[in-house]
Amino acid sequence: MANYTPKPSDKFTFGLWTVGNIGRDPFGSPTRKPLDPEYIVRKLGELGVYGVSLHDNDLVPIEATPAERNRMVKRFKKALEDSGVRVTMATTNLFADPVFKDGAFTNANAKIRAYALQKTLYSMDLGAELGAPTYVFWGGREGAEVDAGMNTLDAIAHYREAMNFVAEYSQDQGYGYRFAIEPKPNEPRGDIYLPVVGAALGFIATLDKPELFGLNPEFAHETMAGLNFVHAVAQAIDAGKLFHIDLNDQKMGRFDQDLRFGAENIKEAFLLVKLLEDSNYPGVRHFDAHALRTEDEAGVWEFAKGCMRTYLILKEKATRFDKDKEIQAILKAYKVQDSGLGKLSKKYTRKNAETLKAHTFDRVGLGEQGAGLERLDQLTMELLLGVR
Ligand code: GLT
Ligand code: MN
Ligand code: MN
Repeated sequence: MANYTPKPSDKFTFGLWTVGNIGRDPFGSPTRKPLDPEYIVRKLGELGVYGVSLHDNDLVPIEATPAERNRMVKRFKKALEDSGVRVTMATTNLFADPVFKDGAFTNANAKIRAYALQKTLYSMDLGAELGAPTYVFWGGREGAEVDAGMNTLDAIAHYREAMNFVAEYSQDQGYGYRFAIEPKPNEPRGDIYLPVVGAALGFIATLDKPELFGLNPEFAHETMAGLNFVHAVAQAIDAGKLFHIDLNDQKMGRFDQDLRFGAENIKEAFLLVKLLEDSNYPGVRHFDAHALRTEDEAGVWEFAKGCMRTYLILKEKATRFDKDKEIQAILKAYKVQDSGLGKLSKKYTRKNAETLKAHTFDRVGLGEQGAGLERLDQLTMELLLGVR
């Protein structure tokens, strides 16, 4: 019988803002009291969590003095030490304060762009002091409702300048960060720049030090756009750019729900876990989700345990899938091999092109052959439903 109790070696991580979510929404006040960062870290440690992530202002309020900041950091470090939980990712809150209402790095106002950069440098100092190896950029306010401001091309250029600046700063300070850009199509802005994984990959290629930048894709965000998250993650892996990942769940076409991992799209969650495990993804499994607004603190910890337990159950299902003889036989028949033709089409040479052009294919016969995917998908569902 498999053991679904999380261990630090499973590399599960949570943001301070996730279990710390107070259940506010655009129509209603908070339904839960704020939890102290130290308390969160200790609780996470008890649950077998590996690491924690944070925004600068999850730990240090925006108006704190340097002395207050240092006191808070000291207390937080002590909680990390006691609990064995480490900081695995840091990021900047560039969305909550009114100053960022029309963007941070992409703001049309040069003063605000400079302030956003200054805030980020201090936040990078904090992350480095806490030992975070990865730094995330989620540009929640980097977008627009009104494009008549004619800011789009400038915005992309300013975004690039900011990324180039922080990369140099990180190297100059010896911080060694790997930067992960997190795309989202909309919310809070009407349209956010770099809306999906593909857009961020294209943008990274235009940076001065593209090797320092990768992706932090989020399940809910690609799903909001009606896209296939598993495909997006596969493309990031293929490009060597899966630097971090935000696991949660989401109904397509809704507001950003940040549901418990596996709460909604169980087959996609399974295929995602299988992809991460099969490709030996070395990074942390970060949950960026929160308990429903209906819950009290007990519900919050149920939510956190549920995210991890579902991941571990799906990981076990992936092993079962690999060991299932019927499933494997269907897969083998599906992936038709032909060593001669396979070799010919792998790489261009003049000879290969000529041989390929001279080959006679049984086009009609190939078109008549069934793929066997109905049976494969049904067996996958039965495996997930627990009857296999
Ligand atoms: C915010 C957002 C998330 C981002 C976080 C990092 S903050 O909660 O909804 O998707 O990952 O800035
Ligand atoms: Mn989200
Ligand atoms: Mn996220």
